[in-house]
Amino acid sequence: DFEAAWRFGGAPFMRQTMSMVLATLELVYRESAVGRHLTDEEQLSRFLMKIRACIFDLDGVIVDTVPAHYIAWKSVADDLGIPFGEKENEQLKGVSRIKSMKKILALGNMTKSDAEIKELTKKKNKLYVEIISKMTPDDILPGVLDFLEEIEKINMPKAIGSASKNTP
Ligand code: GL1
Repeated sequence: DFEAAWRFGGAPFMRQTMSMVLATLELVYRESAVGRHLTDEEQLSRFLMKIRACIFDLDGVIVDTVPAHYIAWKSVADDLGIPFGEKENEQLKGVSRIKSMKKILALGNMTKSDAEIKELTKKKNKLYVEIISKMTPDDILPGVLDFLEEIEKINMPKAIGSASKNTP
């Protein structure tokens, strides 16, 4: 489906990526035998015409927030004396705040009460928010602005959807 196609395209998604996805996921885009004779670009146009709105994930799509999460988690882990490097951080990608904290504690064979865990995640998030608040347009992933400008031209409604607990 459409969502799967975006995910398959990965980030940053660009026209070329979509074109590649089109060619690969025939079943999504090719409605009929007639469609098979269309070029990738023509199929892409047809596909784009069907889209009514674009909802973008934020983390890893609009900007790469992994380094910011990493620095913030590392600071908490360092304070606890738990060895935590980029390899360990890999296990936290897409994992919720509380679960991430529990994973870090497990790395150090430590246990904490739920209240303490909550406090630690608050500390981590404070630092994380400080880091991302310093982000500039230079941090936008390649291709994103071009894509946004393109959909702006055709008045395509757009929004951001995120599983982050920081969402309003
Ligand atoms: C959580 C996860 C992150 C990421 C975001 C959603 O963070 O820990 O890895 O998946 O949600 O993009 P948080 O809720 O603390 O922003």
